[in-house]
Amino acid sequence: MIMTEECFGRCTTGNQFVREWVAEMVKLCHPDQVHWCNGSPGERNALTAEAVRKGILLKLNEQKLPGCYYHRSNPNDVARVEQATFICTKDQEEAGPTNNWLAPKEMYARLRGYCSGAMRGRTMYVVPYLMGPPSSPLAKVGIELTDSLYVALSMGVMTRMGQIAYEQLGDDDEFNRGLHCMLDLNPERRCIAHFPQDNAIISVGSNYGGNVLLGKKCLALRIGSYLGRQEGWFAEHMLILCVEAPSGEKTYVAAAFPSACGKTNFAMLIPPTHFKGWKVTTIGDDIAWMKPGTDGRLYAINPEAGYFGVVPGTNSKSNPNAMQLISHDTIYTNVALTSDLDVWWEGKDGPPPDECLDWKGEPWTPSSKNKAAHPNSRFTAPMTNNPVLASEANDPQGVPISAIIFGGRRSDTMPLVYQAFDWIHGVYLGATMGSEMTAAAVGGAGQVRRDPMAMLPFCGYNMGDYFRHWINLHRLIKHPPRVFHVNWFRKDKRGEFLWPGFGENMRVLKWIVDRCHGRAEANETPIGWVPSPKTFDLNELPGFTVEQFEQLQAISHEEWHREVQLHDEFFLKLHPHLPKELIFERELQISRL
Ligand code: OXD
Ligand code: MN
Repeated sequence: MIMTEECFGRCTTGNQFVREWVAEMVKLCHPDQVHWCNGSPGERNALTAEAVRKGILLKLNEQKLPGCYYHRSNPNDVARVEQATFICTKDQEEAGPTNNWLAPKEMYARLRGYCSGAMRGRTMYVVPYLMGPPSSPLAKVGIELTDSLYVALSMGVMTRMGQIAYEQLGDDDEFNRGLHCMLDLNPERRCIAHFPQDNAIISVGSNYGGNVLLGKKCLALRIGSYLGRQEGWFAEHMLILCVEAPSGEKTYVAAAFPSACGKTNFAMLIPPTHFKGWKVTTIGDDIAWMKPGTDGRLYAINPEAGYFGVVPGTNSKSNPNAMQLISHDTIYTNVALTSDLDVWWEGKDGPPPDECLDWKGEPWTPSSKNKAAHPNSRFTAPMTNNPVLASEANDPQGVPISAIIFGGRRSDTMPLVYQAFDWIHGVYLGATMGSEMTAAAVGGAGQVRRDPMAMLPFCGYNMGDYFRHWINLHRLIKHPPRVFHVNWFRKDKRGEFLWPGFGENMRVLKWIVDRCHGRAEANETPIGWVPSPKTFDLNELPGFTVEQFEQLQAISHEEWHREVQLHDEFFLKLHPHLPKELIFERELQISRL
């Protein structure tokens, strides 16, 4: 169909299943108007202008931040709420002990009650979207019905939104049905419910990205992981990057770090000048869908089309590419606002402004007690803004993964880098991953919790069965990726970070790439293979000594005995679905210590 301005808001699909479902939801929610999004640039301009008129977005300084907008959320609604996130499978055991559960019938009844008439006086936006490159065999279609213009606009950045989704869908009934009602943003009625067996999501009472941009955590991870188990693929909380050597050799790496632990920074890393001719490009910064290919390798796509990244701490040292990424055509949420309509956050380059409005809209000065930007303030930017976007990001076949990296935020115990002995050991490393919690989720910041494969808040079924899926899929991967564990966050006794991190992480990446190609030696230790100082490049790292490297890589038997004890506590929770292979791995780990 040819899109014209006149089509704005009108239904542009002949798919009967879509039309019938939307009609049913309109009957339930009673919006005053229905706007069917088509994803055209003209529509985006019109909806953005409407959001500005309604005060949902504020246009930022066009000279400093062309095409950028500012949004403030309700102060009670600034992060994912894991307590209000449910997996509604028929049996509770299917959801497992790490998920909140309610029977689908009961949850549907509760949410239908909340949604009934909930869009009176409001507009329902019908947002068709495609997760994955067009025509990719791995791509999935979703339709989100939302009464939030902020969500409709953000989905236009984060996904391939509009007509393209209907084209991929054709006459099929295979699409994710997502309903989002803001209600009155009352935390008491906040609920993000997933119905994996119906490929459906209902989210109410929130307007925060991770709870309401339904293509992201809800479809791409929770429902995706469920579908992945049925269909023989992985939906993972992983960035995907390409390391290009001066010779032109390309190595693709996927890495799972928990929320707000630097996935975006790592995916956009700029190698230090010492690594002349080396280049890192980004395929994805948060989610990977991976499937064994016919050639026996594991292929990955990024289902998303944009980045929803944490703003505080972003600067020209931590992530120069991100600074360019968010310098135009970006939505900023919950950062501080200056009088010349510029934005500010803790950790931005340069001095703080003498005065500004904080994320709540209150006057702020450098002597204020509170932070100017919320620690989980976010940018929403299209991936095409990324100066180091890999051309492979649009490849429908995806990229063959050579290394999988797991990593958490750990002040102690975990060395900078080590390699698993084999696939099962690698699954064990992922399954027992621990990390100090961050502001990306409500509550608990700083506490170490087990976050297997960074999927604790995102696995849409029983975690024990998820580990089984990881073990089983190995049979279809003749050339499995090598598995590594990293920790950028180890501290010394004074509480100082031992490793400079950011661009210097290239040194770790280079060792990993060399290991994948059989070029770097490693020493065997009780926990895995580690680089010998000889094979780990510490050149041109002023002031950093071999002794410091040894401190970073040190394996404390006392800490590791405590660590395996914590593995055991977590495993007990997963009994009886825990694969026995992982219990053997734990036994082996203990015997090696
Ligand atoms: C995210 C998260 O927003 O993991 O990506 O919370
Ligand atoms: Mn994430």
